Amino acid sequence: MPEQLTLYSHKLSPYSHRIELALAEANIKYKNYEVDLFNKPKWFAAKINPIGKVPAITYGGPDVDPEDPSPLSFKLAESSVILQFVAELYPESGLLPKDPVERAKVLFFMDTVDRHFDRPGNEWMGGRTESYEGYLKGVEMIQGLLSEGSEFAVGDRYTIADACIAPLLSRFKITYETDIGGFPVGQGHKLGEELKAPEYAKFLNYAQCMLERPSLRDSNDEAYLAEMWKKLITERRQ
Ligand SMILES: N[C@@H](CCC(=O)N[C@@H](CS)C(=O)NCC(=O)O)C(=O)O
Repeated sequence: MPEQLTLYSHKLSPYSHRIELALAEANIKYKNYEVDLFNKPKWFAAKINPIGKVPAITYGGPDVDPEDPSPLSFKLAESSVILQFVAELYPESGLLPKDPVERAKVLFFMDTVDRHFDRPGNEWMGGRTESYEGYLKGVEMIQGLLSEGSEFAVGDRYTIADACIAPLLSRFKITYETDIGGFPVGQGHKLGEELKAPEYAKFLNYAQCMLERPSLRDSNDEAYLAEMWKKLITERRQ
């Protein structure tokens, strides 16, 4: 019998989505528990993740109700760390290459995504910076790591580097297509136009491959995300 694995997540969270994708790609059975981030249950920080954020997982121990986690299970948070743990748990999934150089490329790609793509993206989308220049610089850095015409971040198969960036790419697309964000009106569409330049073709081609992956397509609720962002941004502006 495989050990139990429970994922604590939220549909709005790209970081939770990363874990869902890795588990789907590895074809792993697990229990998903949606944490109400707007009314967080006390037991979540007390028993699962002291900083109260999703994603988090429990692994092993008895198969219990997710609302009453067992002290006997292993608890883990931080999406990049969970991704690596999942890949190590299921080595046959190929989510993390065995070759040290390929492995390092995957981990470096993930680090670049977090520092240079996700971070400036959040700043801009949250209206904490006036321009998307930092974000676009991140696109260029990611693009610099991609091989010409490759459908994967590293090598010729899906790894946790892809799972790390894919949810951000789907949200990126919603942003420039709908113009919903904390930035000045029109900047989302402007970014979308700018990305059509031939110099970003490699990035967009890779992004499209990720968006077409069944693991993402089946778990990507663009309409829900757009509606929730609109609601949250409107509430914040009032
Ligand atoms: N660095 C963390 C970020 C996790 C994170 O920010 N999660 C957000 C949802 S997207 C959250 O749980 N927010 C609830 C809170 O801060 O109370 C990771 O990669 O897992």
